[in-house]
Parts: sequence; structure tokens; C-alpha cells
Amino acid sequence: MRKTGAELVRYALEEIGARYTFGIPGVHNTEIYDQLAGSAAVTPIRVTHEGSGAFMADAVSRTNDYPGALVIVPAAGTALAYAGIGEAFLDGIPLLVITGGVQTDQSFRYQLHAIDQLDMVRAVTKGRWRVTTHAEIVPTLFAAWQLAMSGEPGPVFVEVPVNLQLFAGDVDDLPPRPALPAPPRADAAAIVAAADMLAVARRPGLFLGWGAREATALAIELAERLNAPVATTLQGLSVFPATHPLHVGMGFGPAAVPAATEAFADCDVLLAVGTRFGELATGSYGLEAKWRLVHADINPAVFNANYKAEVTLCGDAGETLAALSAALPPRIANGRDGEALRGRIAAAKARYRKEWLDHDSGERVNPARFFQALRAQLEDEAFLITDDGNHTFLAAELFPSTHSKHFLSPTDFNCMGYCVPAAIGVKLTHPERQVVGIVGDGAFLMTAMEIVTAAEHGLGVIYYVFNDGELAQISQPQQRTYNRKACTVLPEVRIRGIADAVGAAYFHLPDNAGIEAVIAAAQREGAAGRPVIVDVHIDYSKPTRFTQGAMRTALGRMSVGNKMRLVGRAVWRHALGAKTPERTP
Ligand SMILES: Cc1ncc(C[n+]2csc(CCOP(=O)(O)OP(=O)(O)O)c2C)c(N)n1
Ligand SMILES: [Mg+2]
Repeated sequence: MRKTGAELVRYALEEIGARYTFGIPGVHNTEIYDQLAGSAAVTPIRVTHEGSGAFMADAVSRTNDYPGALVIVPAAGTALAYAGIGEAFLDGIPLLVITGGVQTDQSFRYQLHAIDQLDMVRAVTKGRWRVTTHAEIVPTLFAAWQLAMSGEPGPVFVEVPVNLQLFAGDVDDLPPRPALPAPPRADAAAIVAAADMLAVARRPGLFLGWGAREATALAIELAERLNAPVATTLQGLSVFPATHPLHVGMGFGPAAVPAATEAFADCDVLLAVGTRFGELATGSYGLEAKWRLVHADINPAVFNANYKAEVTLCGDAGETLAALSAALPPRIANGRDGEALRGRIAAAKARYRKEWLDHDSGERVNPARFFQALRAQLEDEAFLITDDGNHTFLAAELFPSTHSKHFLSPTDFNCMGYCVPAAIGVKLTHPERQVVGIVGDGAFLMTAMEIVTAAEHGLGVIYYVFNDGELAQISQPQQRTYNRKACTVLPEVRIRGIADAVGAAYFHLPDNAGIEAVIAAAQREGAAGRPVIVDVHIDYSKPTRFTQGAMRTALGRMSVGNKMRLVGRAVWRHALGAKTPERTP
């Protein structure tokens, strides 16, 4: 039969089960856009910036079982989408990137958008293809999808030259979507060895990352059988419900909240599932490996990279945990008093909350009061999407997440600008749920105009802009180490003007007095299908445990000479007095 390339792309997207594509039309992909405009299954969403489109697609993948997809123009679109592709790559999120390609049926050089795109995206994709015939299009998109979804998921990139899209060519048939390859299965002997280690452990602990996102029920069962405290990574924050009495918080080393540090202080066997022990997850590699490690992950490359494991289990997290559970003896008597442990965790959490609530925020909004009120007014299944900055760690320490995949953060690529578009991607695919963005003022400036897309589609995402006038996650350490804030004090921005421009409701939250009423009013607007921007004059005077702990750990690792140089400079500069004027909104 004869089909145009654009028809074949549409067919493959429909078969794969993609429901949305994100991007901007250009001369190299209008034929695909025209096809998608006629599709009942796939809706193309036009964005204001391909970077936002990539973050939206990433968030669709994180919260659904089908992949987010991009349809973008070559070179320019790819360049702007790059940050989102990079975030998906380092966070292990599947993404199907389809770009047009320059004409391959003529010999002119210096065509528009003519660069080697496959070379450009090599560092941030699991696989890259440039199709050369019509017959390759559907099989290539299927192979790309399989690669994106299997093992540790990630982005894939397929370039379809514009001449193939426009004109018909021969294909034998339209094959149905193939199955996904079965995940690897952890070695049976290794499962027994791991179960033996856990069975004899006196003080076992669980550490869960994003890779365990589909295994929450099994993790709860195992933690309860072992009487083990459970810590998560930042990306995996929602994997274990914060309301469970064995949940301690994010991380468990010096950069963790006290409940976690205390509960893991005497941990002798650690079961880590779906984490790579990366920089953020470990608080700058501050976890002290006093424990014997059982490390389970689907990607064998992560084993023994940063922390030496005694047993490694390569496989799907759910299958691995089920096998481990089955291999454990029916009764585990590790001598740990489960009730006392739960009591200590609850008490440490209460103390930490009180420490924050008691903190004098002056005329500004106290972060703990804000998150407490927000949690009280939100439904359990609400989604919380953060950006990257001090606000991320405040949310992680002060907002209890209760449902897996309902807390999103741009983690290991650590790209600012994520929150605004990602929250749109979530709301688009979960219109019945409350979707809340917590975004720093600096990050907000990067992608705020994308809220026009939320307004266009009647998506009542609520953004709380933590307005402190600074790039705080950077300016705070700058202040401490340099005694000045080079390039991290932001210019004044009238956020109300942005709200007016994009068609969002606007609320101002200057101090604690209005917290409950403003959250309620914002939720009413959101429920009516209107995006909302709340300008929160947040108090950042109290640092998070994460920032303090990670900085101390990084400093501690330096050579004595380097440490002396940094500390000496800080002391000297503090003696000379502050250099930068501050601007507090
Ligand atoms: C694209 C990008 N540029 C720069 C950074 C470095 N960076 C990390 S956090 C941060 C501060 C973010 O400021 P803001 O959004 O106001 O959040 P806050 O820390 O004040 O809560 C910066 C500049 C980054 N992570 N990503
Ligand atoms: Mg800020």
C-alpha cells in the first residue's frame, strides 16, 4: 500500500497509545500536524516554547502509563527542547521526540535548519534514528518506543525528513504495536542471599527512589514485616506515603530531617530500591556506609558506582520486592521494638514541624504554616510539582506526599523552568485532580508565559510563586561563603502583570494572616478551570536541613588546604562587611 510519512507517524503514535504531542509547527512538520489534527486519539498541543513542551511531555510520562511525545521542527525546535530532553534523560523518564528533517530528495546545501541533530542529542537520548524510507517509519517509531519504555526509561529521538512526510511511498503493511520486552529478573540466588541478609539484620532500613514508584504496596508490606524505617530520594519522595508511621523523609544522612537521621543512625542492612545514589539523593554523597547494602535496580550500571553493594538485584522493582518477600521467613524477629520506633519517628517529625512553626518569619509567610495549610486544604490525590531551588527542599521537608508519582521535581538534570509547564502536562492528563505548582520566582520567570497554554485549555493549575527576590538556592551559600550575592538578586517583577497577560487569576499572599483564605480562593478559581498565580512573600531566613547538610558534607570532603582557603576568605569578607544591597519584595 502507499502512505505518506505523516500518515505513518500518526498511525504509529496512535498504536503506541500516545494521547498528546507537544511542540510548534514549522515547514518541516506541518504535514504531521495536519494529520494529528484529524486524529481522534492523539491531540497535538501547541506550546509557546519547545522547552516547555518537553517538560510537559516529561510530566505526562511521569504520571501516566503512556509516553509523552514531542513533534518539533529540526535544529531550532530540538535546541529549545534540549533542556527537557536532558531532564527526562537523567531522571529516567520516557519521551518520544519526533522532529522533521531537512529534504533528502534534493542536492541543495545550506537548507534551513540543516545540522546533524542526531549528534546534537547524543548526550541526552537512549537512541536516535533518521529514517530514510517510508517503510522504516512505523518499525522505527515502534523500536524507539520500546527502547524508551524498557529498562531504565529515557528519551528517544526520531527524525523524519519532510519529503517523506509530504509524499506517499510504499509500505508492506501497518503492523500492530509490538509488546514491550520483559524486564530482567533478579537472579534467584541473589534473592536468597538478600533475604538472608535482611532476615538476620538487627536494624534494617529501606531507601526508595523513583524506580520503586510502582511498588509502593510491596514496600509497605516489607517495611512492616521488617519493622524498618523508610527513607526516599527527592525524585522518589512520593513513592512511600508520608502518612505511614515508618516513613521518615527524604534521605537519611546529615542532609536529612531529624526523623530520618535518627531512625537510620544504627542501620545495619540497607535495602535500596530504584535509586542510583546520585548527588541529590545522598546529600552530596554524605551517606555514611556503615550498613551492608542490598541494591535493587533495573539498570545494572548503577551498582557499586557510589556505594558498594554486597548483593545486587537487577530487575523490575515490583517483581524484585515480591520475590524478596516470598524468600523471607514467615516470622522475622529482629528484636526491634516496632512501636517504639514508630513513636520516635512521630516525635521527631513533630519536633521538626514545631521548630519551623516557631520560627519567626517576621512580616513574611512562614513556609511550614503555608505547607500545613496547603496540605489541609488539598485532596490526598492532589499533584504537587516543584521546580529547582530552595522551595524544592522546603516542599520536600514540609509537605507530606501521600500518593506515588504525585510529587514531581526536576531532579538530576536539575533544570530550572520545569514547574510551570510540567504542571500543565499533569493537569491536561488528570483534569479531575488538583494540580499545584510550587515555583521559585527565578524559575517562574523562565517559563511563566506558558501559563497562557493552561488558560487556553481551561486548565486550573494553581502556581504558588515563592517570591523572595533572589535565586535563593545559590544566593544563600554565596552569602555564607563569599559574603556577597553575585548575580543572584533578581530585578523587581510585577507578577500581577504576568497574570493579566496570560489570563490567570492573581492573588497576593504577603504574610501568615491570609494563608488559609488565599489558598481557598485560589482553589475556587482553579476548580472553575482558570489557572491561578499566587504571589507568596515567603520567608527564606531559615535554611532547610538538606542545604545545611549537603554544604557541610561537600566542605568536609575538601582537602585541608582548600577548606582553609574558602573558610578564610569567608571570615575575611565577613570582617569587611556586606557588599551587595539586598532587595526584598
Ligand atoms: C537552567 C538552570 N540554570 C541555573 C541553575 C542553577 N540554580 C539552581 S537553584 C537556583 C535558584 C533558583 O531560584 P528561584 O527559582 O528563585 O528559587 P529559590 O531558590 O529562590 O527558591 C539556580 C539559579 C539551574 N539549576 N538550572
Ligand atoms: Mg527565589
